[in-house]
Amino acid sequence: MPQSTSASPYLLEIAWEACNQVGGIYTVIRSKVPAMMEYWGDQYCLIGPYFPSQAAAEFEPTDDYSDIYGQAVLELRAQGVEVYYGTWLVTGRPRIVLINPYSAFSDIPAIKYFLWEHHRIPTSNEDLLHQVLAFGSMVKRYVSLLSKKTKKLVAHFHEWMVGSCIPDLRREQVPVKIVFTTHATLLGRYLAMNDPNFYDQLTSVDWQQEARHFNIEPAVSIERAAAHGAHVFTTVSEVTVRECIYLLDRIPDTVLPNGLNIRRFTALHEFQNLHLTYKKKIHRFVMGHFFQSFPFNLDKTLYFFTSGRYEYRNKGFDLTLEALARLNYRLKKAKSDMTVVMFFITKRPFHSINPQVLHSRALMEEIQETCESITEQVGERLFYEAAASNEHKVPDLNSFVEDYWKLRYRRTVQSWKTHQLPPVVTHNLVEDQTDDILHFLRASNLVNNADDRVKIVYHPDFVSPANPLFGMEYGQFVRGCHLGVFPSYYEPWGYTPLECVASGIPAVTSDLSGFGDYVKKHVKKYTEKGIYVIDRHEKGFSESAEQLTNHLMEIVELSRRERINQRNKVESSSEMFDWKKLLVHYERAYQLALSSNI
Ligand code: G6P
Ligand code: 1S3
Repeated sequence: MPQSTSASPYLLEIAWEACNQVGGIYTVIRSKVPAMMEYWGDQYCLIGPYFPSQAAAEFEPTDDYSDIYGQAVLELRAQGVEVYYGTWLVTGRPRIVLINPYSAFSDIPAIKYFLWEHHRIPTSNEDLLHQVLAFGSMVKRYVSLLSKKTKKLVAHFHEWMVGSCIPDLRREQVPVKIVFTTHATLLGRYLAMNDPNFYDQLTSVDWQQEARHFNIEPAVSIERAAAHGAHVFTTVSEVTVRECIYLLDRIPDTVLPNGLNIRRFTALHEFQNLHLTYKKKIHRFVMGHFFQSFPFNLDKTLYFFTSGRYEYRNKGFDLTLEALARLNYRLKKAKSDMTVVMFFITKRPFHSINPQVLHSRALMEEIQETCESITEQVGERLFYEAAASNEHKVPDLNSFVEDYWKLRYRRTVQSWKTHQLPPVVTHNLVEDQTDDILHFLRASNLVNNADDRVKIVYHPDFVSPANPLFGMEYGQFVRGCHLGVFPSYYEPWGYTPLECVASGIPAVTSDLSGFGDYVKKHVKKYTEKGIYVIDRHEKGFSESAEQLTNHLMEIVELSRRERINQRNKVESSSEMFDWKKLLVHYERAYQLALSSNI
């Protein structure tokens, strides 16, 4: 651990997603904080963009500007920059500097001119680009001020959005050691989305031509300049190393795998109990959604899910759907009595929740209230009868229920039941006719027919406690399920399967995702531990779909006891993904940077 003396290094971590939740990088930065604080203590500080609504929820300003980070903030503020200093209100409570990108908007013409003049980086007029350029110019000023207060300063930049100042920091020879981490390559993501042979073509891509083709040359140029300007260049997985080599033309110096802040319960059964608690909540949703059309045995029902950004091919939704259709066919053929309910949790534009879905849910709640009233009435009368009567025979309970409640019971149940099929999508989508998931479901007739063994719930919105259909946290939903399915085609790391593992829930990943590749190389007997890695690198779509179908089938065929054992094994393998274990990679990168003479 660095000793807190004037000679110990300071570490500044800069990310567009520090105190600003957009996607996966927020998870990296936030979950890493407790381990970073333990290691670096007061020598550590973050920088992010100031956006009032995010800051109101997650940031607390301080009056104490006595340390070097605070002093540099005061000096930057004296230059007219809107900059804040305080605590990021997340576990670990690190100090953080927030800079309002808009406070340097008047400098944008000059910033653009010098980017081109000094570094041949072209620009455009997009708002996001303006924000990151303005932010970058102020970060550069801040780092320069800070570097005058310490001889040992490491600045760790995450992703191109904060990388625009790296070329100038080097050009002006500011005494700071720079680490740059890319969490994906911009071109890689675009190409993977558009080219079915992306991995075969990777070695021969003309980066500039493709960047122009996708209209992203400014951002790609910043990414390349940041990668080349850093003392130490890193990425999150071996999978992305390949992209960096061919698309950024620099071999990463080291890989920084992503972890989580793993919290294990002292009592082993605790996480198993949580599974049961949240599974019961999912049962409620499933009853409300399906049982008005037809019931099935919840004791023989498994909940599978996938989640993430709506990138149909990149996230492997296409492969998952193909495997589900095959699984449905196999289970029907085998006359299985098991049911699989598959949830697609993603984000798509919608008009509203489907009124039919809401109505069914409301009627089911009413049935439940009626049942509770009846049982209360029966309970009270039975107790009175037991105390007052001399007979030992259980009386006719039916006679205890008032006609009003009997009628209400019949009416609600009757008005609830329908001959319509349960909808496969819970919301009215804006692009209903062109949506890829819906297109597949309709074309393959996987539309929640009564005899289908695989049922589908496509929920195009995040799961949250405020959400009327689930009313639970995403993490609780994960715990209640039996399997997460994430066979991505393009995924630099991929937190979703790791989140499953941390909750003791088995997960499917792929060897084209950074996480899956890491598991293959570092986890022994991973399949036995409930982590299934689909081979997509060497296999074609149909073969991978068959492999996934086989795994899904294996899981359906497990007994309850086997599922419980498997969850125990999954959960116990989660510890190797704790930041406390993985921070060593970051420390290596910082040592490399501090010892760099270039
Ligand atoms: C947990 C609970 C058990 C329960 C089981 C259900 O392990 O501790 O009491 O029987 O979940 O498992 P299943 O895989 O059927 O949801
Ligand atoms: C990226 O976020 P994404 O979902 O756009 O960074 C994440 C954190 O490193 C990573 O898990 C993910 O695969 C990347 O794609």
